[in-house]
Amino acid sequence: MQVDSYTDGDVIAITGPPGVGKSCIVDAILHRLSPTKNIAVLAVDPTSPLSGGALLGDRIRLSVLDDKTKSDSIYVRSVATRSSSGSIPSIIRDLASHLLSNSFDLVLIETVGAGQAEMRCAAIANRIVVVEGPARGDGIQAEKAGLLELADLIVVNKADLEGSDKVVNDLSVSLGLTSDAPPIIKTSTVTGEGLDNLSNLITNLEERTSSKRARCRQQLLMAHESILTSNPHFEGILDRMSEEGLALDEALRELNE
Ligand SMILES: Nc1nc2c(ncn2[C@@H]2O[C@H](COP(=O)(O)OP(=O)(O)OP(=O)(O)O)[C@@H](O)[C@H]2O)c(=O)[nH]1
Ligand SMILES: [Mg+2]
Repeated sequence: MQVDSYTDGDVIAITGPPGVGKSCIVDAILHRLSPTKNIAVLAVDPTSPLSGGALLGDRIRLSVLDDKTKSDSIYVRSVATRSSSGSIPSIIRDLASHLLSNSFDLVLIETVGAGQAEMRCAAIANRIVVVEGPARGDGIQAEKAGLLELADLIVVNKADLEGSDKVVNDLSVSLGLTSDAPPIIKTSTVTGEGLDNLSNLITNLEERTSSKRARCRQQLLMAHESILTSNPHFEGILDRMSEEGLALDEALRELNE
């Protein structure tokens, strides 16, 4: 398994807090880049095992699909949670590679950036766009989730609403300390502000040194965890820990045998 192993095109994660406008942004990008580019959209929700495909399908209703001149160059798929062991990211990686080697130029992965599983989904992309919105009184969400570290581009959406300038400022201040801070742009899918710029940027996103390192870190952790959870003794050892009081260091020793 290779890090950043997509040789046939780009895989870009569009990630950020729930409801920030990720799907609207994906729609806006598709309107601008297709049919010149063949684009696949994978909508991933690794956190809610109950939502399944139906709800996810609802969440990615894209207006661009109503345009027959564009819809033939677009593929949309929801990827629902399979298990709690974090097996989703490798499925997405395989799917993305497959799509790129079958005539797609660009794969967009929409994922809610809220926790570790989501960060891992984002980390399988070779570029990461973090979407933020006007502050809701609880500070910058993505920052809390450690997502900003992974960002190659930060989009502050809903620029038509009050508070977006403050978010841009807050982000600039907190990123000001890093030498290769990602660019920050403002967009509004209501007024159209910044969307042409975003669509141009997205096809030419420069990779930041520190985001690459953060992404590699996630990939390494993911690979390590998958080795652990695919150990045939994993479930049995879990049983013995919870039922017979098997000690953690002993459990680790047995798993490493
Ligand atoms: N005012 C304003 N509303 C927006 C903008 N972009 C999206 N919205 C609204 O925000 C809501 C959520 O938009 P989505 O695109 O579904 O957001 P999302 O981030 O994909 O949401 P999840 O997939 O559920 O996490 C919808 O009601 C949109 O109409 C914007 O630029 N300005
Ligand atoms: Mg969405």
